Amino acid sequence: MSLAEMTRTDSPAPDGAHPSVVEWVDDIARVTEPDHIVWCNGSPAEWDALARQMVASGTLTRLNADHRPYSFLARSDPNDVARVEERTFICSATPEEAGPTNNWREPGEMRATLGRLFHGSMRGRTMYVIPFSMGPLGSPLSKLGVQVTDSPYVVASMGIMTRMGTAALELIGDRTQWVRAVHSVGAPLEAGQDDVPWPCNETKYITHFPESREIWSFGSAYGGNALLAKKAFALRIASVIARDEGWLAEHMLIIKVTNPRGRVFHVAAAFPSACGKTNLAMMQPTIPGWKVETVGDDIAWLGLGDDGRLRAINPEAGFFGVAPGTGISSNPTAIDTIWGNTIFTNVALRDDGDVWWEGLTSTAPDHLIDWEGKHWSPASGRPAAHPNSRFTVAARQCPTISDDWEDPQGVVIDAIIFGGRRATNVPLVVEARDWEHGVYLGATISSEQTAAAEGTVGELRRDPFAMLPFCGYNMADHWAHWLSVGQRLRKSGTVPRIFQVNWFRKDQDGKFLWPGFGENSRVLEWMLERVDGQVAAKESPLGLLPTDDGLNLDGLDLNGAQVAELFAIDTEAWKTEADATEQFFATFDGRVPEAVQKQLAVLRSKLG
Ligand code: GTP
Ligand code: SPV
Ligand code: MN
Repeated sequence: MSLAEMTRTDSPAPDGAHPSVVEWVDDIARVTEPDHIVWCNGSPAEWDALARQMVASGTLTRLNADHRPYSFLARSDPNDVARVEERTFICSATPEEAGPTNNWREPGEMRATLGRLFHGSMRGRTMYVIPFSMGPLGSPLSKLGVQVTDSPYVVASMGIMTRMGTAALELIGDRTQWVRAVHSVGAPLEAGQDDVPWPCNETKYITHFPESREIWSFGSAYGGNALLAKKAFALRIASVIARDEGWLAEHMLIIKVTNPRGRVFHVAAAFPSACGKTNLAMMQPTIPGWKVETVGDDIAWLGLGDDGRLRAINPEAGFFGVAPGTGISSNPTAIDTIWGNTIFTNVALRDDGDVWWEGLTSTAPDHLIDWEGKHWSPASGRPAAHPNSRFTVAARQCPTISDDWEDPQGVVIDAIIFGGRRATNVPLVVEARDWEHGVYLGATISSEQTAAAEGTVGELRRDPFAMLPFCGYNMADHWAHWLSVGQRLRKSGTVPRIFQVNWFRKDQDGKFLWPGFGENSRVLEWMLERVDGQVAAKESPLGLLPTDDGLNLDGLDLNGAQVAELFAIDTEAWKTEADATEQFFATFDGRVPEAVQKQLAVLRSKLG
């Protein structure tokens, strides 16, 4: 009897499991050699048992239920705190298919490396089998996957972030395409060896095989490195499936917006990591009569509906949101969402058994246990919560969740926004002249790097479509794909408007010029009044801008000079941007679509 057969006898595959899944699980078990295999059913009892087990093992701390019912704190290994882009690989058949913005590895070579790494990597541990659906169960727009993992923290997190369990498993039939995702923390236990609260490995590989729709992740238990349904599947692998099938997988939030006249719009918006998606997704407008409701906060799958219109679903079931900066004044909806039933990772622990992070309240408590488990006071001179600390919570707990957030047909998208974190140059809002210009705006997003990935925070980098770390194929082909989607939309006469925004422009003293957060509703108002044909715009070299009185600034404490600075276009700086864009495009070896190149020429001619 094989080891896999022996281990499977202690937790047999459920009756509804398709043989293709059972055989694959067997194969992985044969390589990774776990002590036990557990097929997860997704029930609350199962989740509770895992949570209790993790509290007992020290992985989780149960928070004080008087303040934060049924909630937990996890502290990661201090070297496992964010996505590792340098260790993220796309193993397509050729390097050209991955493109210059991805780390390509030859698939055969990578399989050999992974074979060595995963051999026996789950010894002494339990391998959990987690079937999941991305998107509502059974929706024509949804996709199925199965992740195996040796991390109970990952199981509990995936249970919140996806529709996980037996119902998803039973949807896998003879002809179902499903994504295989293998995850190991890479920390096998010898007999008698004590475990640590957050097992991981210094060596990390986050690996994707786009052709076979497979993911192999080794060495990390943090966020996108380990919750493979999210960035690895719903963006990197899904973007390739989408290219092949004619739809789009994007790093976008989705909102439903109702204007004072009662007209309903849906908006999808792409911002790089930690640049404001969750905040915009949960925004409470400061202007009267406008309502914003949440459909999704991180990922959108968009495609043409039977009616020829662009429709989108949020493939996720939860939020894995940035904690720092999330407070009553900035994002009250998020604060209401995380009242309980929440896993917090790498935030600080208060003496009363609740959590805290920078920006939750305006003044810090006198004493905390910081994210590394050390005593902390305001005099410590370091953040109490890690800058990439996060909350994991079910979307259905969000008080502004939209009634159509699980519509199996998706919601009709009326406008698309691209944004980045730019201290200079980029105006508060610009409207694209047409779809092609909008694709150019998306293709040329640059943004100051945040703590969401390892790297130097604040460094300006190109992040086209906010997909730099998430596009599973050549980025230039992604732009071509967007252009072709635009052409198909044009046939049905319903091309969404495209806008660019920048909430992060700073004055000479380094202070944000724009108040942001709920005040961003003023920018939404302008954009959607444009969509509704209610307001004029003026030409600029960058695109269409609000006229002088076009943006509603009533009641804002902004003087004329500040408003002018928010919209200032420095011609010389933009010529430099154009040169940088030319250099960036040149890295794609002639693959940048003609229509995108043409937009650069148009920009240059308008700059004079
Ligand atoms: P990922 O989950 O990493 O993809 O991030 P995200 O795009 O959802 O970013 P999120 O909304 O969590 O915001 C990240 C940080 O930006 C938080 O600290 C926010 O407080 C801050 N932020 C969000 N919106 C604004 C804004 O309008 N103005 C300013 N100044 N900061 C903002
Ligand atoms: C991001 O970095 O864009 C995130 C967090 O949303 S993670 O899931 O770690 O990718
Ligand atoms: Mn994200």
